[in-house]
Amino acid sequence: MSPKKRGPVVQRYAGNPILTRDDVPYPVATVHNAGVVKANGRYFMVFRSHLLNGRSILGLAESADGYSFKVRPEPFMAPLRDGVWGEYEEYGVEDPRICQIDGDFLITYSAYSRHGVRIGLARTRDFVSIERISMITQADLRNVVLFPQRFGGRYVRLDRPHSEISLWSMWISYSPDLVHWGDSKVLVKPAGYHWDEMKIGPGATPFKTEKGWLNIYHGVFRTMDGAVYRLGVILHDLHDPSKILGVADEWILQPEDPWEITGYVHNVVFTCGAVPEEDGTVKIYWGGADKVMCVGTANISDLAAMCLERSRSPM
Ligand code: BMA
Repeated sequence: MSPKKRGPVVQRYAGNPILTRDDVPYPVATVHNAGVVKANGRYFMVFRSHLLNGRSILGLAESADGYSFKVRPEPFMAPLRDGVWGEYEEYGVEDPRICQIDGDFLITYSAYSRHGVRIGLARTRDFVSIERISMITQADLRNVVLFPQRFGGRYVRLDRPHSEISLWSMWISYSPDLVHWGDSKVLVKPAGYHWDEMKIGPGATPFKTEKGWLNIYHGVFRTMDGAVYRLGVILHDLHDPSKILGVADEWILQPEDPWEITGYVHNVVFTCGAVPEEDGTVKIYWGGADKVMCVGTANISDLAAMCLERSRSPM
């Protein structure tokens, strides 16, 4: 029996792109790779922008419906100039992920400097003021998402160390205090001659479902025309997120719209945030070609089913 043809897993919003540099009241070249969270019925988006010198800062946009966003007049977070932060953020701050936990919004972001890229952790309670907590990795590490819940009293994160020896894979690490991290182990590796064969990395902050934690990640495939960034899904055990219940074999989103194919870096869809809704859908936010922000929705149960019923081996 031939397989049944399925419709798209992610329904793109007809009004994409939802945010571009034209919506930003200060000079930027791009608006992309935004972390998004919903709190008290409002959506807060922390987005990355390249300045006109090629270095990145973070801006803030707010929305009542998750589609129509208004950008604050001032940038939300720019590299600090002094001390340890000044040293490690000198080349810019990128790709924020927001995690709501214990009444705080924790933001992990990539801090670039002459020493490489590492992850900074900052906290806001009101999306007005922001406080740096700690640099939580060494270089080179660029993608970290926190789980919005503690497990056995410890914070848990997914990370993606660089490696010349092994394929760039997804790891898990634990911390008692958000600052000191350890007990790391590898969970998922890229699959050979597969859409995510070159590297994978955590994308959106994982969210809880009936079947497990859903982790929307990015995978990269190298072609004769350069790399293609797509999105996929992984399901982690509800009580022990180091246990993988399934890695969906097929991607859930690939660059198709003109602003995903062409932009600052072509053929990129890259997520840093997703918002699960009470109606059983999730709003997935992604940067298109490192230049604009887009959104689409998927059924949470479809994503979980892809992981459980049509999965590939995690390693
Ligand atoms: C990755 C990161 C992302 C970017 C992607 C595609 O390595 O730098 O910020 O979206 O490449 O250019």
